[in-house]
Amino acid sequence: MEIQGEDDYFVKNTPPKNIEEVEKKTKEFLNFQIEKDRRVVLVTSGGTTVPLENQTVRFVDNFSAGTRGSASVEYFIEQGYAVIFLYRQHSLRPYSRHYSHSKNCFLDMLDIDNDNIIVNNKYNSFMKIILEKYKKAKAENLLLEIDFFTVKDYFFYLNKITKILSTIEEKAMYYLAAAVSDFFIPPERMVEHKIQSRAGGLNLSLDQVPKFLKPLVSEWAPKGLIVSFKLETDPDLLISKARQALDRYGHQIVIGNMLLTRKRVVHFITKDAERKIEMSDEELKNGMEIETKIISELKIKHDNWIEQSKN
Ligand code: PAZ
Repeated sequence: MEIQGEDDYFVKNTPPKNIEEVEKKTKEFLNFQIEKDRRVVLVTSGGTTVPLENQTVRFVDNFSAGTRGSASVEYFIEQGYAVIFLYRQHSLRPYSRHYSHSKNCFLDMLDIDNDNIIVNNKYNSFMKIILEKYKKAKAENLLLEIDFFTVKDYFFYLNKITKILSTIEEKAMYYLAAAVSDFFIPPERMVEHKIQSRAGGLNLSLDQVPKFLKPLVSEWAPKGLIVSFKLETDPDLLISKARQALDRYGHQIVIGNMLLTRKRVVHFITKDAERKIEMSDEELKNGMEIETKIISELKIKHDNWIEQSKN
């Protein structure tokens, strides 16, 4: 297994077609937020795909639905942030996530009254609260959404956006919740056409992706508050792997979570401390989400981060 370096990754791989458009939109969005003197957070969300063919029929994917990322955006906006949301195409998005196809189908909330479509009374207040928040985010230009599909495109966007955002230095936060593939097929080994089944079984050989958190922390966004997530399934590994990531990359916070309990428990790992954040049964029953606690905690950490930078 070969490890492609961080430096040549962006030379050897082809950027997404709309990279210049994304660059332009990000700069415009950021300039607007600078005028308003707002903090800006980049939230990454959802799983990345690893295509097996250039004309892609099949790809390797992961489980993430983008629940953490899309929910977090709403709470960041409530805390006064403007958000750049880098999300996996077709994964959950802020506000509309409340009416996904698998949960709360919006069609069930509507009725027909003569020729008019109306909201069923039962859902009116629920829909109104979300609609108001959504309209406010739109009207005040608080949210820029950029979607990706492959792990390669994700890295190109991440590189571009973090470098642009780094111009506001400590006022930027990077909240890296996407489930990013550790493996990929380098361009020189990618076949053009659909892999045929006549050869029998399929053996895959994937290379390790470069560890982009390293240049992100040291070069792309050295002054921002950087929060990465660590997902594990083995409870014995979670804390040690989270701390290892913190030591290796030298950023500020790793949030550890377990696949099966990620909506109920997270662990904040910082250089000198470790803190568990948990939801009670009562809180979960009342529809409260763990992201509200995560973002409140991060807002305080960001206040301190900005304050420290002044000394
Ligand atoms: O998208 P989701 O809400 O289903 O899952 C969120 C998550 C588990 C992908 C996220 O909290 C996370 O841990 N992201 C980083 C995964 C990793 O690369 O270790």
